[in-house]
Amino acid sequence: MQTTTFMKKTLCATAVSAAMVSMSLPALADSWRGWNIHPPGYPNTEALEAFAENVAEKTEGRVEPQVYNNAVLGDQSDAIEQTRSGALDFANFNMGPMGPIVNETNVLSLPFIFSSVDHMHEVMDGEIGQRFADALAEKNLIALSWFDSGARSLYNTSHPVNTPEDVEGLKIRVMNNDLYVEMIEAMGGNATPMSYGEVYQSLKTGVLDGAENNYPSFESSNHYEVANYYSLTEHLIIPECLCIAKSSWEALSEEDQKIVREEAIKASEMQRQLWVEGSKESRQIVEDAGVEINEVEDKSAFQAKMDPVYAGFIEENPELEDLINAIRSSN
Ligand code: GTR
Repeated sequence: MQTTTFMKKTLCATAVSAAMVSMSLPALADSWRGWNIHPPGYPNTEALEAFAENVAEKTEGRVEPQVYNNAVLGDQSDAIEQTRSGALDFANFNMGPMGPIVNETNVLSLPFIFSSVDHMHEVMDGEIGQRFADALAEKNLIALSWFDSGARSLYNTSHPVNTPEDVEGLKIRVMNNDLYVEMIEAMGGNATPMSYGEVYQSLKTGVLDGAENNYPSFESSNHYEVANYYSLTEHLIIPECLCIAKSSWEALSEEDQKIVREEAIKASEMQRQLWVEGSKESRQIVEDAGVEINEVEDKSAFQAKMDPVYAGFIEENPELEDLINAIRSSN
């Protein structure tokens, strides 16, 4: 039989992969599936991809993380459950949809709890942040580092928002957490909890009048194409975790745990840097596309509306009052 070039190449490739398989046999790679809601190029995506690459390299292939972007593995609430059960190995989660599962994290969803993004980082990187990490660990999620998610502001399809009266009657999408329903209703709007991936179409067809998010998400989700008014209410500053499934974490050797932890911290440093740049770029993109951005002169009018939200929360969770006070007084 004549050996064609194609056959030679195939034989050669087979020999090479057989050699590679035998070379990697002693250390069976642990393939990790990672959930990510954002598209390629987004600050969080870049940081998660660097995390995956560095972990694979530093563990010499013992752990091979792979990031699945654009929420292809399920919406956020679903992915949290999948990570808790170990069906997914790691993820970048916003603490908003975490509230219904890890009650303590609802404190981070109280409107205006942090006075600035810097304040949020200080708190999360310190002892109080560890308290949240402990609460997550009890629910099988190992939070190794905290990402930035900026400040969330309201946007809508019809007019600039300057006062709570401007929110009246607007149908606003919120993340899956009852606290946000209370928050929007306290502002005078109608809240609709909905998963992120459904918002664009709902804004376009008028099922929703608006939503709320930071600049990078407002831009990358293309919501700005249909909602032209972005008003800087900055009512929520919510941290995000790089979380590992407890079962995946416990399956690691001590040496590999150390590597994964270090890389998660490096990934958060990278994400925070990219975030600053990315937020400016996203703001520019939406402005260039004709979005009207307005400062909200008197945010205290919005803050005052939140008093009953706090009162109701503390009444239901008296054990969390000291945590709220600790955050507020840490500023
Ligand atoms: C983004 C956040 C996502 C997701 C999204 C949303 O800012 O990074 O994890 O929570 O908002 O509004 O659902």
